[in-house]
Amino acid sequence: MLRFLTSGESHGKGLIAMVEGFPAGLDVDVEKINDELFKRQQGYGRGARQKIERDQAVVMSGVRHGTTTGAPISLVIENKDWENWLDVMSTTPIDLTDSAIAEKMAKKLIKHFRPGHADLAGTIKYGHDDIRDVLERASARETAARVAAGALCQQLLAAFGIKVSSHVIQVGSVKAELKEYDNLADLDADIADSELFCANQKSAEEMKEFIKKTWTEGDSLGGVIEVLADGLPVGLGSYTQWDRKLDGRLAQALMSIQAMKAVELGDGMTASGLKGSQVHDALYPSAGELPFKRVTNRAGGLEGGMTNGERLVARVFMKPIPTLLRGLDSVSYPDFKAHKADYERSDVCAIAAASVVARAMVAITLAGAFLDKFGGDSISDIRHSYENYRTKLRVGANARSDSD
Ligand code: EPS
Repeated sequence: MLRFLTSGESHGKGLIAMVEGFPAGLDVDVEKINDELFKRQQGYGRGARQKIERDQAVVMSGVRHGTTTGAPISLVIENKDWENWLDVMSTTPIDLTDSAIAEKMAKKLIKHFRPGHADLAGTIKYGHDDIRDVLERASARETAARVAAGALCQQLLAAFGIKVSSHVIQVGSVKAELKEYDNLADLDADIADSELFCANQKSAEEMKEFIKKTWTEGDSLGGVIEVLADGLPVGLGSYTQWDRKLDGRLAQALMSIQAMKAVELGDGMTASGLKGSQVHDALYPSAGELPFKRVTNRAGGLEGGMTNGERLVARVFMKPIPTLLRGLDSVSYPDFKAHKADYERSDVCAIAAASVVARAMVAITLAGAFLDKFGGDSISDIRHSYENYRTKLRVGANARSDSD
């Protein structure tokens, strides 16, 4: 079983991702991890913080001479901004009789909830005195750790020909005009030069204008991301128990990203209003790698909680960021009096960054399901089991068709 956890605060010393149950024998390219971290920092609509940070992963454990050992892998990302928060975010007690420290603390104390943020429920639930105790961990800064773990998992998947890509398909009300991609490498190439990781440059310009306008209004925006994965074998996940169903696991992984409010798999949303014959993907015999084929993929590569050999198609819907320059009506804490919400330096639209996070979360989930299916101690054992499974399907189909 692949497990993964993160720790770290937005303005603390740094972030940690720990990946446990990762197989031995994979050569790790740290540059590829850093490349994904860099991409997560891009995107039109981000605030000043990204000018401070240069996210880089330091591998602390689980890798020796560039190859995984099977031990837990810890990836550490330093917060460069930490030096501006030494007292405010200190993990050791501070001296509040020191007037300079007390002044800094008072300046950074957060007293007014931001509607839509974890502030209110988190402060009440954990009994904090300062809303900052919630903000620091609920912040989307944490997603840097997810991206590092995801980039590691993408390398595992790539060793078995599985590729995960993502792109932005909507910003606020501006929808991108989309085309079909047979090869995900072409999609990656089309988003490479886009400030919003949107494959259509004309749509991306409209999105940018919309973000600019929203910025001047002191407001924020969300959007929609599409994540696609190719090369998946039939049968990752399972129909046998609710928590093994891959559609459910993917939905949880994507919904757990800060500010995500909905997930769609395949044509999930429109399918509800159509008839069965308009929705399900008919099957036909094939002499190809798989003994069957389809001409549609409305299911988005998932049936019965399992991959079905088609491209995985997932969309994730992000709400506008709850930190608004113009401040919504709110209440103060702890006295609950009417007051505008606090503004803390923030982004206007983080959809481009979120698209990198979304593919990381999908990669982590798929890598987990892949290891569940093919075993997990070493790459060579997994390869053996994987090849055996593929051969069995092909040989079985040929034998059955010979006996017809
Ligand atoms: C965030 C607020 C901003 C963002 C941050 C998420 O941080 P700051 O308050 O330091 O300006 O930049 O995202 C990141 C730091 C990041 O690396 O993604 C929030 O409140 O969620």
